[in-house]
Amino acid sequence: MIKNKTFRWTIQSAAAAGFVATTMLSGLAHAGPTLDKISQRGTIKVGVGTTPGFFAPDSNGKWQGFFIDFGRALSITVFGSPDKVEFTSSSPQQRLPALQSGEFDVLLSGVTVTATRAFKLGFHFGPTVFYDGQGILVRKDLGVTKAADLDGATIGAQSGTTGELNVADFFRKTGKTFKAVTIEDTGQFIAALESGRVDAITQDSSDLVGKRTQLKKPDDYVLLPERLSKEPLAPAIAGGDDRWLEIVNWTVNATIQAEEWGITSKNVDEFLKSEDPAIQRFLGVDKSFGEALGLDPKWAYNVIKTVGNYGEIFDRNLKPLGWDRGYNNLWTAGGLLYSPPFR
Ligand SMILES: N[C@@H](CCC(=O)N[C@@H](CS)C(=O)NCC(=O)O)C(=O)O
Repeated sequence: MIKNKTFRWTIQSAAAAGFVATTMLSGLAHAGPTLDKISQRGTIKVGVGTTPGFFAPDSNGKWQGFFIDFGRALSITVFGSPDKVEFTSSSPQQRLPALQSGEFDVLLSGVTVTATRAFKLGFHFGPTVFYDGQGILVRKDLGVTKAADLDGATIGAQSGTTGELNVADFFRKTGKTFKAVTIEDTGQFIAALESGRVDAITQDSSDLVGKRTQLKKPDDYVLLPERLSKEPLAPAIAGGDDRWLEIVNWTVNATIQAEEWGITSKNVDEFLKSEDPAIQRFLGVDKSFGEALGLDPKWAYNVIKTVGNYGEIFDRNLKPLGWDRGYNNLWTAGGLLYSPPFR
């Protein structure tokens, strides 16, 4: 009953103020420290990387990419607009501490979900948005076709990444040796490969595919076929703000669920006429659902209308780089993407 009272109060005051964001930010559960800061600031601060297709400024300086679109989707859920979000790139080494210290509200930078990051560092993760694996990029003229051929090679990894540990595990496991060169700065990491300071670099294969396009002679380099690890990449937030975590979770889920229903940015208005009660709840035709969550009932509609469903986000940003869906397909199409129910 208390909950219902809180709910009525929130809705009435929001309506009276004509300020829907109040509802979205407070809702039933109290906003925690991150959401409070977001609300006061009026923007979401997002830490990103610099990989074409995933996150990169376009010729007008506007950030574009797969992860960027999820940042815009979060901005829509919280503020009803895709532009209340600031993207800042920082090195993999810097960004987890920066998240911890509150400099970022969320990382959409290809962070791998790991037990250490959850238990020891206290981070929470949203749903995996990209199932990746660590790869190795080598110069073609080395004549190497598989990772095992790299016995004795010098291999660069970026400091603060899972890649640093995985490559050591891989060589230990396979009984081979390698010389590790750890580099923090992304520019120097790539330059080390081009200058021959290292024979190969290792990172998430998504990152290597994107960064390869930035090399002076991309065709001189090849991504080896092995994947050294599982790298489920997910939004990462600091612990202590359950409501912010749920906003992250359900914003991503909305893009996946919309794809499962065949709802796209193009046809979403057609779906407003759907007789399916689940779709009516999802799109806010039945307002009671969104209201019960403390969100604008149109939040998922607005996300899909503006940013598109998961498949549209993937195709817009990653298809041009040659990615196919693979594991990053819906569970109904043989992939791993599965949204819990919207009800
Ligand atoms: N997934 C790994 C690697 C993260 C990572 O390094 N991501 C790439 C992008 S996918 C990156 O930020 N590279 C540096 C840059 O783009 O500036 C981790 O969580 O440690």
